Amino acid sequence: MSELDKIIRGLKSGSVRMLGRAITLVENDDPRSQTILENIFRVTRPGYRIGVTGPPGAGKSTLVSRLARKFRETGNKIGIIAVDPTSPFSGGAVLGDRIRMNELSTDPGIFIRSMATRGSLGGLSRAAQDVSELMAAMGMDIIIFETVGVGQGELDVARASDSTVVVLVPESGDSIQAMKAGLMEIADIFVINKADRDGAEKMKIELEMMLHLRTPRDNWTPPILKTVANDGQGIHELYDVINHHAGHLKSRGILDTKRSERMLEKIRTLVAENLQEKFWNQTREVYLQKKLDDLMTRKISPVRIVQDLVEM
Ligand SMILES: Nc1nc2c(ncn2[C@@H]2O[C@H](COP(=O)(O)OP(=O)(O)OP(=O)(O)O)[C@@H](O)[C@H]2O)c(=O)[nH]1
Ligand SMILES: [Mg+2]
Repeated sequence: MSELDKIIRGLKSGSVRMLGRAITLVENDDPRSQTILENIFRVTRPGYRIGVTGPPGAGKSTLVSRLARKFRETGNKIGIIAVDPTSPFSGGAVLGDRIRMNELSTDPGIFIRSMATRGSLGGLSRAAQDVSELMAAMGMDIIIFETVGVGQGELDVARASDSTVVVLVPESGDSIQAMKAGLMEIADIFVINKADRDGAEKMKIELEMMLHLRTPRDNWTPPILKTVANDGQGIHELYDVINHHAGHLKSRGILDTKRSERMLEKIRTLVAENLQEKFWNQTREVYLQKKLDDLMTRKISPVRIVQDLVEM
């Protein structure tokens, strides 16, 4: 059996070791990863995708660890993808002491992986989404994306997720103001974490006021919860609210719509990548280099160059 067959079979039978290998191929942008993704496609159930985003250090990982534990209680398998974390994923005492990045948790039903986005700031890279597919193929029922949200790029997280949880903290003050606009748009659920600190209630009232000014999307007004992630306060409520949101999406057919939009988006992205790769052949590269002087001295315009390139 080839290495590739081994990985594909391993994924289908739930081998965590093979998942690790497949993820490495995806991360390295190895063409074999595409073969794997193609082979698992038909046997993959989508899994429920939860995006957790918010400013650095808001307690996202702590919250996600607790949440994963909660979902475990009902027998779900959980995959966690932490994108660009600034602090290591350490579930504290929750998942066993100090689960380091890229390491498996002690619970075989929870798989954690950290990744870098490589450039697409705050966004969710293709790689991260491919990894979620691998996890889904492994039979993960819940897939959680954790990303740092800094007011840009969060849209990607929201697009990739069925429920988007925006985590804020009371003390962020002014800097939060700036990010709120972006985060406001994508939140299905707001969490004010570190509610053990001053200002949580004030922030909640502020958020409520902002939400009042907005027309609800999908007939859903984002609930605002207060949590203290490191001691587990409010986690049960968050779990309930996520389930409620999932039920809301399912019962109204919104989940199906989200999934088909995601699929179409995926096709469009792949087409764009594919065409672009083919487009930049030797002839066009050389042509462009040759025209660079004329471009810089404004003898020929970019628009003209593009026309020429396309018609070549
Ligand atoms: N006081 C207090 N501290 C918390 C709470 N939740 C998390 N923390 C602490 O906040 C720090 C950051 O927590 P993380 O879970 O790593 O935060 P994060 O948002 O995942 O961080 P990045 O992924 O690096 O952006 C840790 O020291 C946590 O123990 C909380 O509710 N109250
Ligand atoms: Mg984190």
